[in-house]
Amino acid sequence: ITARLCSSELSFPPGFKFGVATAAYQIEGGWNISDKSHSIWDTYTHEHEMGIADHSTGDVACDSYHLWRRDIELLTELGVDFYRFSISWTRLMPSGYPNRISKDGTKYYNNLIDELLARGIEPIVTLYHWDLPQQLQYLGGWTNPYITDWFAEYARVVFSLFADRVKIWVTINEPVIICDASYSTPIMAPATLIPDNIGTYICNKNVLIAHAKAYRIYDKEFRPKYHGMVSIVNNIIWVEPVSKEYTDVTNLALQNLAGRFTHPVYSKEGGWPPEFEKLIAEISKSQGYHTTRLPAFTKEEVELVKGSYDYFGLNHYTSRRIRKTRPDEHPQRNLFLSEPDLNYIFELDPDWTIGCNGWLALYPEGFRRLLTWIKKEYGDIKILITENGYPTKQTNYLNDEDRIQFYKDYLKQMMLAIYEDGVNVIGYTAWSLIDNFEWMDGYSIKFGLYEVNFTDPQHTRTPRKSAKFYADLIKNQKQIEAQNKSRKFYTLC
Ligand code: PNW
Repeated sequence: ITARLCSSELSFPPGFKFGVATAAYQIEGGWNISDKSHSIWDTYTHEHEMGIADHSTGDVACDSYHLWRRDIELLTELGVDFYRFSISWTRLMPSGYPNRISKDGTKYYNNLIDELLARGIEPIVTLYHWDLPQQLQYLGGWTNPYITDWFAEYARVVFSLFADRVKIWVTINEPVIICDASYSTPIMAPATLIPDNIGTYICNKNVLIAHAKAYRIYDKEFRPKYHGMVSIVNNIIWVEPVSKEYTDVTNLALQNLAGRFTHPVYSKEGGWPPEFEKLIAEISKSQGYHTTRLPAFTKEEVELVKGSYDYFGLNHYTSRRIRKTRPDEHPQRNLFLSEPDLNYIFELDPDWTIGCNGWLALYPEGFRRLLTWIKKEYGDIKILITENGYPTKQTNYLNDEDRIQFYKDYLKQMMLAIYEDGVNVIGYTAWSLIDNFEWMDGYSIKFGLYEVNFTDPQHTRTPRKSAKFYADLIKNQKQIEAQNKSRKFYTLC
């Protein structure tokens, strides 16, 4: 199979890096092997099987706990510059605390990192991709302010074990899911439904402080020796008004969807986005609360969080249109529907195609607009695309032209942002290397460049056409770089 690129001169900026991503709970399996303890996803899938489309669990998943060498073969086939994976906190530190560090857990990640490096693939490591130790959840999880220290101690252990070899770090993946989906909706573990965004906002603050503490630990104790990069990764849904009259509420929605997590870190002044903070204070008061539901930052905390980044980590998948709620509508808190605090509703543009998972509306132009928005808001910072990808549903589906088209369309918009809008994107990550446990969709939704046969005990991985496409794209780029050709075209066809 050949997936040809239109122009042989197609070229990304020199030094631009390509990779693929996975996450521990979604691929590893080995959920109770050795001294590993339970994470909130172990608990959730075992106790709330109705919450998962096919009632499945990540107990075995892709069995990457055993098949990691095969995964590295796939990475070699693709020719990627880097592999983004996450560390399972409960595999490495079964009690959640640094009093016990698992020998087997340490060995597993050492093997993986060493073998990647031996093959010339750079590891990009996420410390937290949603699998909190259940023990810490019993103590309130991300709503307990002590978690900022629990996470910082975990980060220090991980850095001291692996930072001699791992140079690019992600502290926390997608706080909007950790806080909004887990504390205000029943979608994600631990599915703790606290009204009025109270849990969500406390979590929001704690995630930022936890991230910043880990960042400062790296900065002080590890950067002088290892010179790496650390940041947080946000998933941002791009939004545009349904019509002009909704421009203000759309700007506010962006501060809610992105600014709540990005303003404290990337803006010059730090802290919550001011208009958002003011609004929540007013609404809280009108509801009879004596203090705002959005926990304030102290001056020290603003300084701690502000600037705690070496790059901007961005996961992007989809877009929405925004309008205000009508007086007769009662917005329900749901990640994809509405936001009662801000009185807006998400809508889909009738022209957009919707992916088979139901929420991934295709709007490639939204990717470019989001990238330019980030530049406009926070200046000329390095942006690393840490996830972007497309879902399919069929089994034995190797001829995935639709996924290839997705990658072409989104990459093209990324290139327009780079070349036309001067956005400093330094790398791109396809989600995902292999089909895996897609959270509430279980194994019914597939994001892999490689198919995984989950009914086969060998968990055989087979390349899809998109794997070939991605490998060719990377190969082509390396050739152009080697020949030092000028970058004339950036059209994918
Ligand atoms: C990401 N949205 O989640 C996660 O980081 C991955 O673990 C996951 O498998 C992947 O995307 C595909 O779903 C997202 O609302 C959750 O736009 C929500 C959104 C995007 C990504």
